[in-house]
Amino acid sequence: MQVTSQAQPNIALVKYWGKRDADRNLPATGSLSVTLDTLWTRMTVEFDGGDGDRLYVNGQSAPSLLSRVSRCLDTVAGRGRSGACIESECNFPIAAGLASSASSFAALVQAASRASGQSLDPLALARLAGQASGSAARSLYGGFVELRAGDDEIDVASIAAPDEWPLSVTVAVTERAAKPVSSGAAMSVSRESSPFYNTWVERQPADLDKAREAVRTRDFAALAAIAEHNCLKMHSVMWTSRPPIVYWNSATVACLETVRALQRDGIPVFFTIDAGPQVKAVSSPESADAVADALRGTAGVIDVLQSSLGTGARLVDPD
Ligand code: 2P0
Repeated sequence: MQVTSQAQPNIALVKYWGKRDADRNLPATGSLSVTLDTLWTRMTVEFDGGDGDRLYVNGQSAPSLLSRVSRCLDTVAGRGRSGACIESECNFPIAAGLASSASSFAALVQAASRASGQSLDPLALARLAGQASGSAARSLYGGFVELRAGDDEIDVASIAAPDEWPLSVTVAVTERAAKPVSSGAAMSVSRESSPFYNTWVERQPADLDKAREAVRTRDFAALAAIAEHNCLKMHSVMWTSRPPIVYWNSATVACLETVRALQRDGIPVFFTIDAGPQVKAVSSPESADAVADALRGTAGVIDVLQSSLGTGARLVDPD
């Protein structure tokens, strides 16, 4: 049976950076994100009994990505499963700090579990997706999503639906190439070498409390303050790692200045940056076009993508 699932990437406002248990891919801290709407990955899986697994990304064979995908299929369908054909379609740049692994693995576990005859609830799927990619667990859910890091497993839930607080996310793309260091490798370097890492982990519950409360009370200024602080704190951990991990480029900094100028003009907007040089600006829907225009006019920005908040992963009919 061939099954297709679509998932959207999510953008963390309180970040996941560091693993408690690398073997089981358990995060060191909780995180809080928003799921996007217009950016998507569609994964089609069929356990067709072919000779090994075959992966196609946007129509091209992608052997370099296959081992991680095959491992994920093993966790979903068991190691005795038959070979699978996996076709991935993605409408935005891959592995460039736009959370393509989140949407990819969320869609993959949902398609693979159904294709192997299972009917799992979103939390079970989120736990499987999280083993492949920590941020993928959040893309099983829509709107504002909190991931709690327990000792043995994660808990994930939506804390506000997309229409309960309809914010906009504008992405300034400053580089299309894949990032030089994967998130997983970079997290491990941070944990082993940044003098700020332990403080980062210790303070994360307090940041999550503030962000959760800001979502509950729909307090944009409070959410903006904690999200920008948490983002800069995560990048401080990266920069103080040895070797340093610097994903930013000059356009990343120029975008931050653009967001600051918009804020000075009274526009409700804040920035966040993930493991890559792209800048995500979160704003009210009414301000989204002004934010997009300003980012489009910023030196070094090569594309601007706009999204509202969207739903979690869902099964879809193949095209
Ligand atoms: C996040 N990032 O919370 C943070 C912020 C990047 C910066 O989750 O090793 O690809 O596969 O569990 O999920 C990117 O990390 O890492 C990420 P793995 P993942 O969105």
